Amino acid sequence: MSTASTPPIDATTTPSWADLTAHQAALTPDLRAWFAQDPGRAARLTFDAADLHVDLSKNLVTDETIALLVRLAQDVDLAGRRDAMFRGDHINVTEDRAVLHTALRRPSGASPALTVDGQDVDADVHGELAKVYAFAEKVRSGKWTGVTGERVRTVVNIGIGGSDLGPVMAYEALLPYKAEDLDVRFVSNIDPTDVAEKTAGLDPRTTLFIVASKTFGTLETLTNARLARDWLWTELAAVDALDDSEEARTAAVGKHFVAVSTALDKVAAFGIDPANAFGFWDWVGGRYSVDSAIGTSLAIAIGPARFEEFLAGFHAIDEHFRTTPIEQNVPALMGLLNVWNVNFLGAHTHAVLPYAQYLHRFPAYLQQLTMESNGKSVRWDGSPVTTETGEVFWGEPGTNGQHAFYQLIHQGTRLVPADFIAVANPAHPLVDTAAGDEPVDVHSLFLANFFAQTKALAFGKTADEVRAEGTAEDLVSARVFSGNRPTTSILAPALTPSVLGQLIALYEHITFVQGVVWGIDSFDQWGVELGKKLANEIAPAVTGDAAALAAQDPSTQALIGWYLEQRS
Ligand code: G6Q
Repeated sequence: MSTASTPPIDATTTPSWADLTAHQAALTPDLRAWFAQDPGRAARLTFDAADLHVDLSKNLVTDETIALLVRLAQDVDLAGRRDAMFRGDHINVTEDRAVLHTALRRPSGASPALTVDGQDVDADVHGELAKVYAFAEKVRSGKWTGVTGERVRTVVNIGIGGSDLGPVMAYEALLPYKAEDLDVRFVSNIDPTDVAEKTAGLDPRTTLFIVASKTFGTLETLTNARLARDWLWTELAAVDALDDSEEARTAAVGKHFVAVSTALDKVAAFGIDPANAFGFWDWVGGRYSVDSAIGTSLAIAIGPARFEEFLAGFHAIDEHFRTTPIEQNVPALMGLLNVWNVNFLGAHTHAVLPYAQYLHRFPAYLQQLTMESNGKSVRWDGSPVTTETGEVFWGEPGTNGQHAFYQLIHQGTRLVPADFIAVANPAHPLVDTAAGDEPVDVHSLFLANFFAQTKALAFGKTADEVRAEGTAEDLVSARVFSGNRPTTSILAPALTPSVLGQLIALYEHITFVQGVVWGIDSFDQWGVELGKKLANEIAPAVTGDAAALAAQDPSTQALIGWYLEQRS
């Protein structure tokens, strides 16, 4: 049984790794031939997980590759580590914490109950969810009012990193489910432009701020929260809704600010009534927290019932990941494929290409999830990693990407594995009646691009095929497509709250699988912590402290000096 303190197994010393190395050396990927010779390939390598229909067959793998990757999973005890996570062992070793985002979406009454470190996790999760839901209902129904008795029309979530990327991505993805009379805006950057732009045009009487910060100590968030508080006071006074007394200001904060945090003492110090604060726990990592109270803005926007569906979607994939044999386990297989691409085929990046406009922030969200989790050079016991780790995740919605960077994916020198994501039923089934003789279903046209791109990437175009199009001989090579560019296609019936939860959980577990193979702690983020410290340390030098400036290295001194000269 794997426990938190079990040292990582060095994947590169396992028999399966050696076999994969030999297998790769002998393998000449040829998707054309593989599909031509094997009519069952597509069906055999397509899997369903909850509502997700996932075709892995256009990856550069044979049945033997998959079998070896499954053996690798066994050699590194993926199942043991997975079970340790679900059980609540402290697998976040460097912070000595359990990793229990999966507990956030366990249905109420799940059996057996989950007790971790003496905490009745289920009771706490559902207790807090009930508070969030009651609050969301109050805001949605208009029972929650601001200082003038008016209902809330705009919610502004102030948070950064994990306290921003999930909520904003999910809000954008689920816009069709949003209450019509409520909008949510998101402030994250400490660039004062962000708070200025996001409060522009808002009526202070109908604006509610949610300060979302796990630690309630993040410079960006607290600075933005103070700016927002000043804005509120100034704008309320401007419409004669606030007198200049301390009591009135405190009362205004009470009605226009709530918080989400694990640090209720700091919430109170800011002036927010802890009764209006929603909590979560140190076993929820920031980037794994959209399904906790950090999703309060989303719960307000889409309502508790839809939020429950969102959680149920996560849980469906959790159950798939927890109980399905590795050979059919979609997150496990996709994580192992990523290992294959990175460690055996030399890929440095991974594109995520949603053919769904509402998922336009999904790649940005995944960048944090994957790169903050697996961008590590040491293993969970502190020893150096023994192979390459986290690849760079990136992407943009199709078809926009097609007119931009797909060129490199099709014909560049680098291998860029890509996930294509689409839904069968669009939120807006528009028909173009003026394009030609027949009306055109625009979503079908859109998805024609999805299918065409993965096909072209897999099968390419040979020189003979180019010649057959009548291309002049000196242009043939420029128009050849090598093919054998690996893709995974992920289809879902529609972008519902549940499907969004499923997609997020899928990538959470893919990330976990890769982390286990590499032996790293996917749940700490010391690089982020460093950033939080550095800006504070250097701030005096930027704001006029000569001694602090003199203590900087010559390049930094000169840059700050130039900035100070220019700054009016
Ligand atoms: C996420 C990281 C990081 C964090 C932000 C905000 O996993 O820890 O992105 O979410 O730094 O932190 P707070 O929520 O504490 O303000």
